[in-house]
Amino acid sequence: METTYVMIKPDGVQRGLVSEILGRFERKGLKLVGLKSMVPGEDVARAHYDVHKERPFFPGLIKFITSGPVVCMAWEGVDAIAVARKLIGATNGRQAEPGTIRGDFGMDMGFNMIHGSDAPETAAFELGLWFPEGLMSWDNTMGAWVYE
Ligand code: DAT
Ligand code: MG
Repeated sequence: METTYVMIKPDGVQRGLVSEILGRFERKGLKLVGLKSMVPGEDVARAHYDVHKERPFFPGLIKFITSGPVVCMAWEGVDAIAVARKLIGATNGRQAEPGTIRGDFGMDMGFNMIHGSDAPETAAFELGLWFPEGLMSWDNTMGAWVYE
């Protein structure tokens, strides 16, 4: 079992895609263990994108992420990190496969609506950063029909 950090970015919220995006993870069979919404402060945004701090697009990325509400989610499942990245699709919506979130709704690199952790180490870091209060522990009866 893995848990991954997924976040609907301000463009996804502004475009009214919250339920559509959240529903895809829910219907896939992932288990929701964290959910909240906030307008991120600059500190958390900079920490989240620290790996990109030397890139030319970094200032614009921080401005964008702090521009409005994001929806923070933690999803648990077998290989949840890779499964979420597959649902999300390639970074640039114009190249992302149809059927993926970015492939179905995106036309841009920066405005790509959603973030998903890319490895166990980044997932652990991002979950701790966005959910310092911890995650929910619960038995989902659905799980019995998701994994044989
Ligand atoms: P991903 O979100 O697919 O993991 P990433 O980690 O490489 O992509 O980049 C983080 C975000 O930064 C990405 O979702 C959009 C933005 N970004 C990446 N490369 C960019 C570029 N060349 N120009 C503008 N924004 C970029
Ligand atoms: Mg990334």
